[in-house]
Amino acid sequence: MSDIDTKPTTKTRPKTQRPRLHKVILVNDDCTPREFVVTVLKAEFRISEDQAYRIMITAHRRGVCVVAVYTKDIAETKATRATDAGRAKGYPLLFTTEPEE
Ligand code: TYC
Repeated sequence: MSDIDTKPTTKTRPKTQRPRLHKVILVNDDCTPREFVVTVLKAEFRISEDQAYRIMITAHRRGVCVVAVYTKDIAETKATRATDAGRAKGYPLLFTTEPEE
């Protein structure tokens, strides 16, 4: 018997589990005023006028635009709050969420 220990040593490197992020998506509609969409984006997502305008105009032209990514709970809360802000004014403004790949 050899004195050399040939038993393979397996190092288990613990994987850091990061929570899956969820996208908040702005959906275009024909009724909500552009300026109101910008106002809601600024208030709920704490972004600049410039960024808010770009997101609004992208959704307006393409149908949808990703606003930001968050953990599931935060994404859902923000999407609900932003959608409710539109509903409170009688607008069909819609924010949805979807998990990132
Ligand atoms: N399409 C709307 C208009 O022309 C503006 C708008 C943009 C509404 C983006 C919703 O997600 C939206 N008044």
